[in-house]
Amino acid sequence: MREHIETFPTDPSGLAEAGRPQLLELASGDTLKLNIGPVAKRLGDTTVRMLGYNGSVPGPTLKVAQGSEIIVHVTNQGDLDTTVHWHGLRLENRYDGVPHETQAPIPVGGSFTYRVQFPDAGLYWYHPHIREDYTQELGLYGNLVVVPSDPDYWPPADRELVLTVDDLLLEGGRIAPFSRTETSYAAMGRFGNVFLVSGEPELRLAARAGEVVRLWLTNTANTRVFNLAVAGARMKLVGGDSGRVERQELVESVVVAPSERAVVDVLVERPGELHLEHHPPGRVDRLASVAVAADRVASPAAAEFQVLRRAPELAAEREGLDRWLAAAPDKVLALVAQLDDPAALPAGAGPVTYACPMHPEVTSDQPGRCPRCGMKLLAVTSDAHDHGAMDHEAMGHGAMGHGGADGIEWEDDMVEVNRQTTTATTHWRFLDRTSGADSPAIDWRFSVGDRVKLRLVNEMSSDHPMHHPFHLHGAGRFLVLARDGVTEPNLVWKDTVLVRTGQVVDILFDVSNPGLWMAHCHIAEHMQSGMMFSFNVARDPGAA
Ligand SMILES: [Cu+2]
Repeated sequence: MREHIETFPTDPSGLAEAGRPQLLELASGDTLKLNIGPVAKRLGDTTVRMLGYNGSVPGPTLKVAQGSEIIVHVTNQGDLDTTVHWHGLRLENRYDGVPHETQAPIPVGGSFTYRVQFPDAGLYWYHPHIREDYTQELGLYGNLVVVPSDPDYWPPADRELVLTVDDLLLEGGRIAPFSRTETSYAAMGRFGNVFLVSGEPELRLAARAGEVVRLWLTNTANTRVFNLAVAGARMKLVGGDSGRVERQELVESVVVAPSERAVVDVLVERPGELHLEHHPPGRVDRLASVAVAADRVASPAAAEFQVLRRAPELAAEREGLDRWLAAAPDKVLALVAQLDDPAALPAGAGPVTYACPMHPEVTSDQPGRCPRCGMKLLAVTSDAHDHGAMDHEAMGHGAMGHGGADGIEWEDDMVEVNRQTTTATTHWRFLDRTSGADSPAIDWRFSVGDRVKLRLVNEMSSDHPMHHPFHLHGAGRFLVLARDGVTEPNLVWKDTVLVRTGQVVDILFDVSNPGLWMAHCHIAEHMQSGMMFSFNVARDPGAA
């Protein structure tokens, strides 16, 4: 028997239909009104209740100048308390949108005014920082493009498309339910079965033959990693989380983890139709289409597409990197899971066998770990249904195959188990291997001007090893130094790094902004299950 779960409203009737996101160009000192509220959203042949900023999913795309500052007046007519977090921006700590740390939550019916600063060019985004597993999934996210002061910062492009990539879990034409009190899918995060590009399951875009089209891509999914490609066109990586890359390179596809960004230029050579696609191992998912008109343009940008530029500020960083590569880490952070068995059985329930949720063929009469993926074996009985324990048939996805290639869980391979895991039974943790402190107790203290080498270790001895996109709030920004000891070949300033299963990633954190800041996994369900902590940055060197 499943106990009654208090859910959020799901009825879209009477609600205004969600509009397309507006592009708002804002000058320094401008005030933006951002209202959070429910919308009716058409997805194919069904209409669902979602949440929007200013009535659209995603919210408005904001375009601002580097070095400017805007005022954002947020009113909350959503379903629960909220805040707005300005993802990737090195702004004033009190406007970072972390509930109970930088501000009180904005109650339903309440409001809050942010001052948002844009010191760095690039692609950023905004989203809530309370129950993102629900509110962000339901549509509360929007992009922010910071136009560089230097007009030659980016190579020329003929057309710019700012796009979010996401997925949503629909069951029988409705969004799979959320509990008001507890986050489910806590083990792997909530994977969706419908892809959304800028809120649309079948987004159609337009371009002209001969153009260079710049795609500004943000992964707003709860847990899914995307491997993005444009079939039939050449693609050049020009930027990442926070600005341009050290050296532009031609790429087949680009891996973008939750909350990461990629900026790619696409050379559109022929008229016809192009597709933005997701390429997980062994599969191609079509995400959006681009109709390419035949009236060819003579584009100077196309002539420049062949040139692979370098970024002088990152070449300068590269010069000083050897010392940091050789240095011992200042902090070592382990990423681990502690899983209670969701099928914990009453005493005397009969013979118990243990099986891997990812590899049902792996069984044992003793508790232990799966020799194939390292996951904790969970209890199974022959009368599994009666005890609420795992059901062998329900365990695997089967058709999709194992999703764990390359240290990335591309797909939920243990749907029934994952659904049942909650914040009560799943404990994602950061363990400070330097001091021995557990997540909430980690007490890092830095000062403005510090450079800190952090080592992130995704430990295989965890109960459920999987990938984690590690995010640092605006205390600074970082460079990836090395992954599994291999020096990062192409630098870019980042705020989120994907740490694959079993991987060790070294980053160099450039600390610039004082305050109390968060570090967390950007899989919404993992953060909700404890994979977060906050650290202090003192204004004056030596005061920490
Ligand atoms: Cu995680």
